[in-house]
Amino acid sequence: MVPVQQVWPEEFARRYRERGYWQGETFGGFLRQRARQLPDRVAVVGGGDRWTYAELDLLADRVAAGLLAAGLEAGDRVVVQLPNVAAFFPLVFGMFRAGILPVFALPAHRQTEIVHLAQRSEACAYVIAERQDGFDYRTLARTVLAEVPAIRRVVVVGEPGDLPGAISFAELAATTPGAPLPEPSPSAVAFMQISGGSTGLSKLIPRTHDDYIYSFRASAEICQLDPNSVYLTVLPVAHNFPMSSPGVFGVLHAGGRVVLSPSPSPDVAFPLIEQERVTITGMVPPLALLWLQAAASRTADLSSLKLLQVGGAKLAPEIARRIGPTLGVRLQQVFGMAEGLVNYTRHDDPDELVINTQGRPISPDDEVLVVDDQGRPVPDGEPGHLLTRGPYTIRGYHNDPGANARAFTEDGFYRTGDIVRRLPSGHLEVQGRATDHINRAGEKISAEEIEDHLLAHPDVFDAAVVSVPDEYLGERSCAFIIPNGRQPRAVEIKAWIRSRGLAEFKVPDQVVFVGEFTATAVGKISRRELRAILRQRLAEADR
Ligand code: AMP
Ligand code: DBH
Repeated sequence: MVPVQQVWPEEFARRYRERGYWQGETFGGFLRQRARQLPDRVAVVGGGDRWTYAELDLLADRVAAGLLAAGLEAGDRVVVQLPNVAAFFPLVFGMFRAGILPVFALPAHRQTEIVHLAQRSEACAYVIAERQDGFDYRTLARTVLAEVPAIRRVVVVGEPGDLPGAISFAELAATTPGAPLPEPSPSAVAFMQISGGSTGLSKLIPRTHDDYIYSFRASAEICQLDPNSVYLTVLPVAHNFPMSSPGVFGVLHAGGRVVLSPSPSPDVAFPLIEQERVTITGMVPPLALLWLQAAASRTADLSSLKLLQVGGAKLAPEIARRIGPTLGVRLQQVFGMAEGLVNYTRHDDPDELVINTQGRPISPDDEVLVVDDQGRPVPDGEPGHLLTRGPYTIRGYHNDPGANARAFTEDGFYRTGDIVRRLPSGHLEVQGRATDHINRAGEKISAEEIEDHLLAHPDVFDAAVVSVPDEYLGERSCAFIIPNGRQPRAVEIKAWIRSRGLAEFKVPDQVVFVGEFTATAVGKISRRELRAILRQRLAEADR
């Protein structure tokens, strides 16, 4: 098994420790500390569950013991695919305590993505919910088990049914903890996030206790969280934004309360805000728009809500301007990435910056470079490629030398793929991006990945997938297809993508059949140039 590591050069690690960013805390350690300080405060609310810090702490110990008793070992990797359920917390804190590494998948992922993540991470177990929104994850697990024999265990939140090797969360949570477990090293990798994937399949992002805890501790400070803070999780909890910016972990670190919403819809979320006196939440731009619309006819009391964070995709200034007055909140823009760097607008920023920029970095030691195509720095105010390095930005993906050679410079800067403009205040304005992924309402789709699946269709001769501006989603996906003789119908193409076991958000929103891709079919143009030409053609046709 390839060990999971994340290595900063010694001089950087030393500096990050000396400056107090990496404080030697671990996930298991900080939860224990909160449980001692605030045993009876409610930590997590979700579904029918309502657990105090003391209860969560004990449940995490039980899960850790239960997983080890089930044959898992420190260093093992486990694909975790859970919707917004309270059991997420004892499960992942239990893994952290046992030194087992969660690999976070999203509820929308299907067998192709889960199999890839399981294989890439060399996972030996898979955690699912019984069912959610009418989808039975046990059926998915059966397919994954058949394709990945290395998975020995499936943990089910709910009824395991007749799944081979399955154990329920309830069984784990009933285990009696034994002798105290050895503390993992704070510099060890605690878990793996997944990249949105600008090219091909998702890459694995190893995050250490030290670096990740720094990112959400500092985020919690920026967002002025304290034990009275109540965070409503409306996006899927495993996404990096609601997980850490400051998200659920930032709130637990501050001793506050996490409330899990089973759905982002105002019908579900607004009553929860009133009942739990929610103070902060975070969402993607299309959802903010939906909340703005719903706010006009709301009956729930939203007066407890102080901060509304929007990120994951570009928020249009016209919408940004309406958020504060309509919802009675302070807006905060958040521009982040699972690889590390996160930017926030600040409490004391003038409105113009909050409305027009995506914020500035968390850390004084976040190094930000804005460069031209040749890698030369551009002056402030000019657009360029964003490169970054710092105390919570990874130096490499797990076990992927090819991707690492492309995504990191020789001196360790991460090429974000985003085009930004930096203002003299250090605030960044996202202009677009250099890579060809599609940012569909904050869900990132790799054009290449979808093209590969389209090319496998017998009636497809060639395919190119591009982003199209969309009023509601920000961007939608369009697949250009050259048929191979018979022209299939668009619905057949969409059904094909679904049949490939992919998340629903990857199904092309639009399918356009063409006879050829370019008038000057010299065959010498790159995929990227081709996508640019097709995007342009579509924009002209729309005019
Ligand atoms: P991911 O790879 O899924 O972690 O997504 C990170 C990417 O999402 C960033 O590199 C940006 O392209 C995009 N993104 C995140 N937040 C924002 C934002 N506030 N405005 C524009 N783009 C964003
Ligand atoms: O889109 C993202 O990945 C994202 C957005 C806001 C993120 O990872 C984050 C904040 O931490």
